[in-house]
Amino acid sequence: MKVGILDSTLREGEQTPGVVFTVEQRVEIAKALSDIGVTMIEAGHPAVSADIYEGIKRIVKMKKEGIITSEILGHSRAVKRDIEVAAELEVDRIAIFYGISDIHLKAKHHVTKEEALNIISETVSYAKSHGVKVRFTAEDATRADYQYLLEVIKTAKDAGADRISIADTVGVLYPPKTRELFKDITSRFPDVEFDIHAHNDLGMAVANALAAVEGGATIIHATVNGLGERVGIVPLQVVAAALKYHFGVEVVKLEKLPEVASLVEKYSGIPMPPNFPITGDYAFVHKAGIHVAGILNDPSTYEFMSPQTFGRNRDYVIDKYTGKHALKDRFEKLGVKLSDSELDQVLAKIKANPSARFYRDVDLLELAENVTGRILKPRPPE
Ligand code: AKG
Repeated sequence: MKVGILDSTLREGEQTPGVVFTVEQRVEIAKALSDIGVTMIEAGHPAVSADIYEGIKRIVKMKKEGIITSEILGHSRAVKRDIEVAAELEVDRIAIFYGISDIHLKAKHHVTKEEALNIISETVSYAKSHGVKVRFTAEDATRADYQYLLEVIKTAKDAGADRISIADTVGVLYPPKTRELFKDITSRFPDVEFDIHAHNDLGMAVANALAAVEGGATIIHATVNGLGERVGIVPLQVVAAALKYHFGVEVVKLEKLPEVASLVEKYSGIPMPPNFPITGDYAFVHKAGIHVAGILNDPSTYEFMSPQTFGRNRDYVIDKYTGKHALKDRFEKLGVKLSDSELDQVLAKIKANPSARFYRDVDLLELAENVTGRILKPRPPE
């Protein structure tokens, strides 16, 4: 299966409310993304501000020096001045977007369908004339008139676009429709490479990205931690894990995902919820007695893949849901030997205090000391 990742943390990700990256942070994020092996980095929209321009300049320099290996894209409206700004930065590819649904044509661009086709054609060929690769993004493609979308694709392709991105701008696709759409456009345009840009408004961005790939898309747009406008787009760590699980494809170095996730969490100031897949604190933490008993026998009972694949460790918490297996295991790990009946008594004490959220090791030792009347010395940490 041919599929790669375009990471747009520095462009779409910075469109998250409240997020701004400094030049230094942009460079550091780009390097981290290149190190884990993303195929393309959408480094920003340089016409927006001087810091984005400067960040892209530094990233392109690192690309030229071989420090960054991913393809570098500069984002651009379908406007000549934007294209010139991106071109002077010598990015590998200019990504031009234009809203093509009736809503966008009418309420945003104020042009007819015919005028829009002319703008797309002119700007794509203008970008091409600068000797760069060009992606054209059909913004709001999934709410556009389908026959018109086909015309747009043909126009952008004929004008020289090397790739075409289908943007589900307001996140309304659902997987069967996505698969069908990509199957159809890839069979009509066999010489065009397609991207999927899926927003997560209905929580289906990852599922839509996978369905698009099944339909023939070869690049998935993602951001670290799923940042982006409103509720964001495909989270890199989740789609990478899903591609590995479902298709056996490793699009990035999976074990490095937590590092990149933490870096972007720190610089974006957007905290990762503990229950976030793959990189959230609780992604591989178990709780119910029956679950913990299962994972202690065979972790695959309650884990779709090993946490080590993603540079994580498994753990479990102790509270009123805990069973005897977990408790025994926890005391063994602490180097404390309790009899069966002592374990039962500790468990009874835990169950008698149902509002306690977590039992730390020191709390468990204290309970065990109360039950046994012995001073219990835990094994010193290694
Ligand atoms: C969107 O439609 O949500 C976009 O961000 C389009 C811009 C692009 O992917 O080039």
